[in-house]
Amino acid sequence: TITYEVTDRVAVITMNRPDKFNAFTERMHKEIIEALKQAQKDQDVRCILFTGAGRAFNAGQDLGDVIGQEVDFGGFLRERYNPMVLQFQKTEKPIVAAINGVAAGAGMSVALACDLRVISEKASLVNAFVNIGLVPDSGGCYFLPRIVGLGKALELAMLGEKITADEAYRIGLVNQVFPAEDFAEQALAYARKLASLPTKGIGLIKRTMYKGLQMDLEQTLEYEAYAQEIAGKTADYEEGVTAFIEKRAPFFTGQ
Ligand code: LHQ
Repeated sequence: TITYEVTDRVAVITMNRPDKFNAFTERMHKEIIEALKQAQKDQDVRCILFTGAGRAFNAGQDLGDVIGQEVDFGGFLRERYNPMVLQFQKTEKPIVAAINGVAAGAGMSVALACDLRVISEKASLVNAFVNIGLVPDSGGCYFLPRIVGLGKALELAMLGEKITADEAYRIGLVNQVFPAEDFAEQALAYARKLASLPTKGIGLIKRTMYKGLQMDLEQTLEYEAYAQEIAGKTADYEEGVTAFIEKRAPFFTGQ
């Protein structure tokens, strides 16, 4: 239900159920977790691009699988969705969501769990949960207010209206909007750029920033000092400083 391909140091994970708008199934959750673990292990990989096949990014839970069933909602989330969302956080490499088409429900939440988001000008986002009487899950109540602020988050979650790529950009929900014609190439170029940067340092930025969301200033300062001790021992730090002094462009190896 997904594909995994490494190209130019970028692991491209593509959700691949285009006829179902890439809606989640139990199997897809497992495959995404495995793909993220693989990308973390793979020494050649320095950035992860997470996208969808066909017209949509992801339409959330496959409602065909739950309609008319006695669903254990809590169990569903604890066993299937939550471990997947946590795996995005555990991955110490930058993850870019390439929102090629509509992202709805848990599909939107997962895009928020990625570190950065680029979107096709023709794509849209819908916090669809309220439209079926549900609560934003899969980290939707955690990431959304932190990315766009509480006021906008409550509006998007309570009204459940579709927003355009331009509106998403305006409110800081996505980082870049690319033309639909060459979206895949531009998204890959964006990921390739990240893959050329100091991968270990970026992994530490990721960990420290997310930790910082849950700590006070003193604890964050302490964690920054700890992270900097690690970053300061990397080859990319040496290279960065040397290149600066020599007035040339740095060549980072990710080590
Ligand atoms: C779909 C879906 C879909 C199946 C489009 N499933 N087929 C956690 C705990 C436990 C249980 C419940 O869920 C969760 C987490 C969640 O994610 S809850 C939220 C689930 N997702 C939604 O409620 C979104 C439902 N879909 C939509 O609102 C629209 O389809 C969107 C905005 C995604 C796309 O709208 P359009 O571009 O107008 O396309 P469409 O509505 O015509 O859909 C295209 C096809 O995809 C269509 O099938 P068809 O055979 O008629 O072409 C849809 O039935 C199918 N599809 N979403 N989630």
